Amino acid sequence: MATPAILALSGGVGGARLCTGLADVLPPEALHIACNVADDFRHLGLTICPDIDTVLYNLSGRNDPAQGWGLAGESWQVLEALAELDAPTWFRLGDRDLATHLFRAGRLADGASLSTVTAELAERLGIGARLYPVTEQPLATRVDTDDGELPFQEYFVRRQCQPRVRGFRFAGLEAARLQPQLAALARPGALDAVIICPSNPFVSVDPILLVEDFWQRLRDTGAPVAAISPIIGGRAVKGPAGKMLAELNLPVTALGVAQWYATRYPGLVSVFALDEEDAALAAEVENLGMRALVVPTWMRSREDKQVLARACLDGLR
Ligand code: FO1
Repeated sequence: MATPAILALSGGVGGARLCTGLADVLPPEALHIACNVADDFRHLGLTICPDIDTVLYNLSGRNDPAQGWGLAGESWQVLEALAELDAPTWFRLGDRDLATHLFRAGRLADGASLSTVTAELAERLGIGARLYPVTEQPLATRVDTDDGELPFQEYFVRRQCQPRVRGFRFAGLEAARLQPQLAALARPGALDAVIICPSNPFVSVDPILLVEDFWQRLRDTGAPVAAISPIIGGRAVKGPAGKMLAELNLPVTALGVAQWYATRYPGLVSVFALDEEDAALAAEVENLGMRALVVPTWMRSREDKQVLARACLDGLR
């Protein structure tokens, strides 16, 4: 039997958790992951790719589970030395994380593409799944807030998501081209299923689906597409998705997320997974034209990740 091809669309923490479950239950060559790059930015002369690195660290078992980003057992001597130099320390790069950044900076300076560097890092960290930045071109989230437009990491880390959000813009979107291997996967017959991870719909999933109308290409493949709610019981498991839904006047529920996908990407999502705690919303999700899959979506343990991964794959058959 031919190896299945499953494409996961992932942002940071929630996406990386489900990708870990998918990697555990699928043959390594079956799993392809498109990563958000609109959180990326230049800092201290380095190219920072938070979502790619969060997925790399989770899939290789090196992640700091409490913090969500960065490496377990990290030390901060370089950051302390930077503070002595009055250099910016609001964005915390750990000593071991800096090794990833130095490796990436060196290879990019050699002329390697971000896709190549990402594949090299994955291979060296012992990861079997294929990871791709959604685009090689610069793409940057700008957050429209009551305090004006802010670059994503200014909003997220420096301002701790405090300014009230009015909307988002993805600078570079028009010129951004889909990463070539992703473009090849988005052809009829190439994919068995697509999984939109429980990542932030506005700042993680949108900047993946909007690159060269990736969402239309995926829809037109005819492959079934599952989306998993990042909201459980009216709260985001991690990050500002709940606060953003409220500030955009959308319901802070799994149904609010399902409505967002149904309106913005008509006909794309065939299965919507929501937590058992939200089972009462299933009928309204189905009214949107999606099959509701009521499953445990809170991924605390490795087993939780595997259970959700299996449930999504089974739900897409
Ligand atoms: N998030 C923080 O809240 N504070 C930080 O100092 C921080 C540093 C950091 C360093 C490397 C990295 O890959 C991620 C880092 N993050 C940090 C997380 C990251 O900025 C966000 O979680 C994502 O961009 C949102 O998905």
